Amino acid sequence: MSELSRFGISIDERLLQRFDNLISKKGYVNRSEALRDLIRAALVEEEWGDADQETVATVTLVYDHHTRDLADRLTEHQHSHHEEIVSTLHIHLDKQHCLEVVVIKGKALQVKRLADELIGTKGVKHGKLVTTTTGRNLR
Ligand code: NI
Repeated sequence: MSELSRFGISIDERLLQRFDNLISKKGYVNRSEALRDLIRAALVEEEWGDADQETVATVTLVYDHHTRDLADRLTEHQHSHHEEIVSTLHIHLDKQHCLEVVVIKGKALQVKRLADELIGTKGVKHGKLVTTTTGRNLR
């Protein structure tokens, strides 16, 4: 484990007050943990700016399985990217609607392209990409 560093920050009092209110609402017990999370979030965002970076993401899709060929087209996409798709969770929300969570692992640019393909498939009612990290470069 690496050593801990301590540092001071000069900050406008009102800005700090707003930050304290925010982190208290989010349930942080102290500023240090909140700040560490903000730093990690910035580093993960930077990872996603590098097309070749190994990354992980989830894509959540909601669609009507009665829409012509849609379920087949989504399955087809997933089969043609079987090396990047780690897992798929499928839930039958009601008589019509399905929710799918697709876990994708691979290079940032490829993951984004695949996510766009899935979300952009005609008939998908809502789709959202959540980008995260393999965690390897974070403490
Ligand atoms: Ni279903």
